[in-house]
Amino acid sequence: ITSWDEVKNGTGNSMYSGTVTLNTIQSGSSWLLKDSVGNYTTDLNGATSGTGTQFTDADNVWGNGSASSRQTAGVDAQYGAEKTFAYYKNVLGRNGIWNNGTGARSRVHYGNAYVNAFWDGAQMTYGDGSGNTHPLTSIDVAAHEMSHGVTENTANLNYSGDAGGLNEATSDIFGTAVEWYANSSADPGDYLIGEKININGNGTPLRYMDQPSKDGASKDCWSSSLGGLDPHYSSGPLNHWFYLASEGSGAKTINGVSYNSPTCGGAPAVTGAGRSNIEKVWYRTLSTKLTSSSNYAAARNGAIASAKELYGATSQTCKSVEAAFTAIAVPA
Ligand code: ASN
Ligand code: ZN
Ligand code: CA
Repeated sequence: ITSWDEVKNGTGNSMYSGTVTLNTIQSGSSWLLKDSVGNYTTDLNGATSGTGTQFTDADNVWGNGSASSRQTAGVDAQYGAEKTFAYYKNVLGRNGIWNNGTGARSRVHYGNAYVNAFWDGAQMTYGDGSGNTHPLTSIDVAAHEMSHGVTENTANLNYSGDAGGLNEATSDIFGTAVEWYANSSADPGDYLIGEKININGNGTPLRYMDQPSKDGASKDCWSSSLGGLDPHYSSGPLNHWFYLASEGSGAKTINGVSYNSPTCGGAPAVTGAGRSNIEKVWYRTLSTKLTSSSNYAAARNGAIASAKELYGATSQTCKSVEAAFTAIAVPA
């Protein structure tokens, strides 16, 4: 054993990720929904404040895969936090939200039929969704929320203007990266956000990274008026950049999902350099190039500089990063 996340003593029957293994710790005769770096999950039981009650269990088998067990949403939230912590540590070399090795609290069963989840500067919180049967705890959403904590503790991007869009897209980018990292057959990697939650009631996801405008509100392309939008819509161009730089423009089917990613304003087609390099380029940009007021032009310059530092100026990664920014209409 080389790392905490290889110690899987618990079994979780999750809502969205099938049967999962969890790193849990023991207290007296019961198990805690808490891992050995300190990610833990509590039950708010409908409250909208307070720390909630730590989930405990006698046999270390948690949840039943449906909302009929209070533990189930807790399993997904805890699994999401453990996988996100492991992704940042093992893939990006960051030791948690605060880069100090400590985990974070997740609270589930917030309010009544609350259709959202959030990071508040200290912790992640999840509502139970429509009918209290669709908790907002899928792994892409959990990693999205935890990544808001990483953003706050790195670039600290504002939540308005261009920076607001970069902030939201950063959470979608790492939300997606963690979903791929977890590699669950019940929730395979994709470039969609919230596809497991059925938030619209018709099976469509919350957001589409290949062509963000498919949600009816997000933008595919940068423009000088972008920053006036809600950050969940001004995120569109950077989500689109991540897809294009990773996979390239045009039509493609990946893991059984069909995508079709356009370029903006007649920009040339983009060749993808692969998600794993583009994730690292964006993390380096976030953590070493950007500040709270950074705009899309700063994102372009910072990402190209990061790609050069990581992979060299003549690398496909560097070319794809630059071409994808041109393809979302961020000028050189
Ligand atoms: N779920 C939303 C998010 O993390 C909450 C919000 O609007 N800030 O983006
Ligand atoms: Zn967000
Ligand atoms: Ca997804």
